[in-house]
Amino acid sequence: MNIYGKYQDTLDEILNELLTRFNNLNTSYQKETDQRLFEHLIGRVKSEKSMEEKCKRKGLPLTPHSALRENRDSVGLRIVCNFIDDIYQCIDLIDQMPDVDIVKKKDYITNAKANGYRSYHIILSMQVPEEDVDGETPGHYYIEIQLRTIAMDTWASLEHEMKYKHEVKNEKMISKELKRVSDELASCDVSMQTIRNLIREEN
Ligand code: 0O2
Repeated sequence: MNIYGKYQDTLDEILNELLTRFNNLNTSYQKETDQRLFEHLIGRVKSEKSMEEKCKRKGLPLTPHSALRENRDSVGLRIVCNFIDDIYQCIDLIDQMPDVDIVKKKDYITNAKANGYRSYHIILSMQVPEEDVDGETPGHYYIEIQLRTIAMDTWASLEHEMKYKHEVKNEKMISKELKRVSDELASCDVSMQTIRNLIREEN
Protein backbone atom coordinates (compact mmCIF):
# COMPACT_ATOMS: atom_id res chain seq x y z
CA MET A 1 0.00 0.00 0.00
CA ASN A 2 1.23 3.51 -0.87
CA ILE A 3 2.31 5.19 2.39
CA TYR A 4 0.50 8.37 1.24
CA GLY A 5 -2.73 6.44 0.57
CA LYS A 6 -5.48 8.48 -1.05
CA TYR A 7 -3.67 11.73 -0.26
CA GLN A 8 -0.99 11.25 -2.94
CA ASP A 9 -2.88 13.32 -5.57
CA THR A 10 -3.36 16.22 -3.15
CA LEU A 11 0.38 16.23 -2.43
CA ASP A 12 1.12 16.46 -6.17
CA GLU A 13 -1.40 19.32 -6.51
CA ILE A 14 0.10 21.22 -3.57
CA LEU A 15 3.57 20.89 -5.07
CA ASN A 16 2.40 22.20 -8.46
CA GLU A 17 0.50 25.08 -6.85
CA LEU A 18 3.55 26.16 -4.82
CA LEU A 19 5.97 25.86 -7.75
CA THR A 20 3.65 28.07 -9.84
CA ARG A 21 3.23 30.53 -6.97
CA PHE A 22 6.97 30.94 -6.39
CA ASN A 23 7.77 31.15 -10.11
CA ASN A 24 5.14 33.89 -10.46
CA LEU A 25 6.63 35.73 -7.47
CA ASN A 26 10.04 35.59 -9.11
CA THR A 27 8.66 36.93 -12.39
CA SER A 28 6.83 39.87 -10.78
CA TYR A 29 9.81 40.66 -8.52
CA GLN A 30 12.08 40.70 -11.57
CA LYS A 31 9.72 43.03 -13.43
CA GLU A 32 9.65 45.41 -10.48
CA THR A 33 13.31 45.39 -9.49
CA ASP A 34 15.24 44.06 -12.48
CA GLN A 35 16.74 41.47 -10.08
CA ARG A 36 15.82 37.87 -9.57
CA LEU A 37 14.39 36.88 -6.20
CA PHE A 38 15.95 33.46 -6.57
CA GLU A 39 18.25 31.76 -9.02
CA HIS A 40 16.31 28.52 -9.24
CA LEU A 41 13.67 26.46 -7.52
CA ILE A 42 13.14 22.74 -7.26
CA GLY A 43 10.42 20.74 -5.59
CA ARG A 44 9.46 17.16 -5.01
CA VAL A 45 6.97 14.96 -3.26
CA LYS A 46 9.26 12.76 -1.15
CA SER A 47 9.37 9.31 -2.75
CA GLU A 48 7.37 6.61 -0.99
CA LYS A 49 10.57 4.61 -0.50
CA SER A 50 12.36 7.51 1.14
CA MET A 51 9.34 8.34 3.34
CA GLU A 52 9.02 4.68 4.38
CA GLU A 53 12.72 4.56 5.29
CA LYS A 54 12.35 7.74 7.33
CA CYS A 55 9.31 6.35 9.20
CA LYS A 56 11.17 3.08 9.91
CA ARG A 57 14.17 5.06 11.16
CA LYS A 58 11.89 6.95 13.56
CA GLY A 59 10.11 3.74 14.65
CA LEU A 60 6.79 4.92 13.17
CA PRO A 61 4.15 2.69 11.57
CA LEU A 62 4.00 2.92 7.75
CA THR A 63 0.73 4.86 7.60
CA PRO A 64 -0.47 8.09 5.90
CA HIS A 65 -0.67 9.62 9.38
CA SER A 66 3.05 8.97 10.02
CA ALA A 67 3.94 10.31 6.56
CA LEU A 68 1.80 13.45 6.74
CA ARG A 69 1.67 14.36 10.42
CA GLU A 70 4.70 12.81 12.20
CA ASN A 71 6.84 13.94 9.23
CA ARG A 72 6.42 17.35 7.70
CA ASP A 73 8.49 17.11 4.55
CA SER A 74 6.31 14.98 2.25
CA VAL A 75 6.19 18.08 0.04
CA GLY A 76 9.53 19.89 -0.18
CA LEU A 77 10.72 22.96 -2.03
CA ARG A 78 14.26 24.22 -2.32
CA ILE A 79 14.78 27.86 -3.24
CA VAL A 80 18.32 28.67 -4.30
CA CYS A 81 19.22 32.37 -4.19
CA ASN A 82 22.17 34.33 -5.54
CA PHE A 83 22.77 36.36 -2.36
CA ILE A 84 22.13 35.94 1.38
CA ASP A 85 19.84 39.02 1.49
CA ASP A 86 17.61 37.44 -1.17
CA ILE A 87 16.90 34.54 1.19
CA TYR A 88 15.51 36.90 3.82
CA GLN A 89 13.54 38.76 1.11
CA CYS A 90 11.94 35.41 0.12
CA ILE A 91 11.13 34.69 3.77
CA ASP A 92 9.35 38.08 4.05
CA LEU A 93 7.23 37.19 1.01
CA ILE A 94 6.43 33.73 2.41
CA ASP A 95 5.34 35.44 5.66
CA GLN A 96 2.78 37.42 3.65
CA MET A 97 1.27 34.46 1.76
CA PRO A 98 -2.43 33.86 2.26
CA ASP A 99 -3.71 30.36 3.22
CA VAL A 100 -0.27 29.48 4.58
CA ASP A 101 0.91 29.49 8.21
CA ILE A 102 4.55 29.31 9.24
CA VAL A 103 4.81 26.53 11.82
CA LYS A 104 8.56 26.53 12.36
CA LYS A 105 11.68 28.35 11.20
CA LYS A 106 15.20 26.96 11.55
CA ASP A 107 18.01 29.33 10.72
CA TYR A 108 21.02 27.15 9.93
CA ILE A 109 22.56 30.20 8.24
CA THR A 110 23.03 32.24 11.41
CA ASN A 111 23.58 29.01 13.36
CA ALA A 112 25.23 26.55 10.99
CA LYS A 113 25.12 22.88 11.94
CA ALA A 114 28.34 21.59 13.51
CA ASN A 115 29.20 19.75 10.27
CA GLY A 116 28.99 23.02 8.25
CA TYR A 117 25.47 22.60 6.82
CA ARG A 118 23.92 26.00 6.07
CA SER A 119 20.36 26.60 4.93
CA TYR A 120 17.17 28.25 6.19
CA HIS A 121 14.32 25.81 6.79
CA ILE A 122 10.66 26.72 7.06
CA ILE A 123 7.80 24.36 7.84
CA LEU A 124 4.52 25.64 6.43
CA SER A 125 0.99 24.48 7.07
CA MET A 126 -1.13 25.07 4.00
CA GLN A 127 -4.90 25.08 3.83
CA VAL A 128 -6.39 23.30 0.80
CA PRO A 129 -9.99 22.55 -0.23
CA GLU A 130 -9.31 18.78 -0.14
CA GLU A 131 -9.66 16.51 2.88
CA ASP A 132 -6.59 15.89 5.03
CA VAL A 133 -5.36 12.84 6.93
CA ASP A 134 -7.35 13.88 10.05
CA GLY A 135 -10.56 13.76 7.97
CA GLU A 136 -10.88 17.59 8.03
CA THR A 137 -12.15 19.53 5.00
CA PRO A 138 -10.70 22.03 4.14
CA GLY A 139 -7.51 20.19 4.96
CA HIS A 140 -4.07 21.14 6.27
CA TYR A 141 -0.85 19.81 4.80
CA TYR A 142 2.77 20.42 5.85
CA ILE A 143 5.45 21.63 3.48
CA GLU A 144 9.18 22.03 4.08
CA ILE A 145 10.96 24.88 2.34
CA GLN A 146 14.75 25.01 2.27
CA LEU A 147 16.31 28.33 1.27
CA ARG A 148 20.00 28.54 0.41
CA THR A 149 22.54 30.48 -1.61
CA ILE A 150 24.20 28.80 -4.59
CA ALA A 151 27.33 28.29 -2.47
CA MET A 152 25.36 26.67 0.40
CA ASP A 153 23.54 24.49 -2.11
CA THR A 154 26.76 23.36 -3.73
CA TRP A 155 28.17 22.29 -0.37
CA ALA A 156 24.97 20.55 0.78
CA SER A 157 24.51 18.68 -2.51
CA LEU A 158 28.07 17.39 -2.54
CA GLU A 159 28.05 16.54 1.16
CA HIS A 160 24.71 14.74 0.72
CA GLU A 161 26.14 12.75 -2.17
CA MET A 162 29.35 11.82 -0.33
CA LYS A 163 28.54 11.60 3.30
CA TYR A 164 25.08 12.41 4.68
CA LYS A 165 23.58 9.10 5.84
CA HIS A 166 26.63 7.14 4.55
CA GLU A 167 29.45 5.39 6.41
CA VAL A 168 32.79 7.06 5.63
CA LYS A 169 36.37 5.95 6.32
CA ASN A 170 38.71 8.60 7.83
CA GLU A 171 35.56 10.17 9.29
CA LYS A 172 37.41 12.73 11.40
CA MET A 173 39.62 14.09 8.63
CA ILE A 174 36.80 14.18 6.05
CA SER A 175 34.46 15.99 8.46
CA LYS A 176 37.14 18.55 9.25
CA GLU A 177 37.74 19.19 5.54
CA LEU A 178 34.03 19.52 4.80
CA LYS A 179 33.67 22.01 7.64
CA ARG A 180 36.65 23.99 6.34
CA VAL A 181 35.14 24.18 2.83
CA SER A 182 31.78 25.23 4.27
CA ASP A 183 33.43 28.10 6.18
CA GLU A 184 35.30 29.22 3.05
CA LEU A 185 32.07 29.22 1.03
CA ALA A 186 30.27 31.14 3.78
CA SER A 187 33.00 33.75 3.66
CA CYS A 188 32.56 33.97 -0.15
CA ASP A 189 28.80 34.52 0.32
CA VAL A 190 29.49 37.43 2.68
CA SER A 191 32.04 38.92 0.26
CA MET A 192 29.66 38.63 -2.71
CA GLN A 193 26.91 40.30 -0.69
CA THR A 194 29.30 43.13 0.25
CA ILE A 195 30.32 43.59 -3.41
CA ARG A 196 26.67 43.73 -4.44
CA ASN A 197 25.94 46.34 -1.77
CA LEU A 198 28.90 48.45 -2.94
CA ILE A 199 27.72 48.29 -6.56
CA ARG A 200 24.21 49.28 -5.52
CA GLU A 201 25.48 52.22 -3.48
CA GLU A 202 27.36 53.55 -6.53
CA ASN A 203 24.28 53.41 -8.79
P1 0O2 B 1 16.61 14.10 2.50
O1 0O2 B 1 17.12 12.82 1.96
O2 0O2 B 1 17.37 15.29 1.98
O3 0O2 B 1 15.12 14.31 2.37
P2 0O2 B 1 13.33 15.67 10.12
O4 0O2 B 1 14.58 14.85 9.84
O5 0O2 B 1 12.85 16.40 8.86
O6 0O2 B 1 12.25 14.92 10.81
P3 0O2 B 1 15.01 17.50 11.47
O7 0O2 B 1 16.14 16.55 11.70
O8 0O2 B 1 14.72 18.49 12.54
O9 0O2 B 1 13.67 16.76 11.18
O10 0O2 B 1 15.21 18.21 10.09
P4 0O2 B 1 16.20 19.33 9.63
O11 0O2 B 1 17.41 19.45 10.47
O12 0O2 B 1 15.37 20.54 9.41
O13 0O2 B 1 16.67 18.69 8.24
C1 0O2 B 1 15.75 18.33 7.28
C2 0O2 B 1 16.40 18.24 5.92
O14 0O2 B 1 17.47 19.18 5.78
C3 0O2 B 1 17.04 16.90 5.61
O15 0O2 B 1 16.05 16.01 5.14
C4 0O2 B 1 18.06 17.28 4.54
O16 0O2 B 1 17.43 17.47 3.27
C5 0O2 B 1 18.55 18.62 5.02
N1 0O2 B 1 19.70 18.47 5.91
C6 0O2 B 1 19.72 18.59 7.27
N2 0O2 B 1 20.97 18.41 7.74
C7 0O2 B 1 21.76 18.19 6.66
C8 0O2 B 1 23.17 17.96 6.52
O17 0O2 B 1 23.94 17.91 7.48
N3 0O2 B 1 23.64 17.79 5.24
C9 0O2 B 1 22.82 17.83 4.15
N4 0O2 B 1 23.37 17.66 2.94
N5 0O2 B 1 21.48 18.03 4.26
C10 0O2 B 1 20.96 18.22 5.50
P5 0O2 B 1 16.20 14.46 5.31
O18 0O2 B 1 14.83 13.87 5.29
O19 0O2 B 1 17.07 14.11 6.48
O20 0O2 B 1 16.97 14.01 4.06
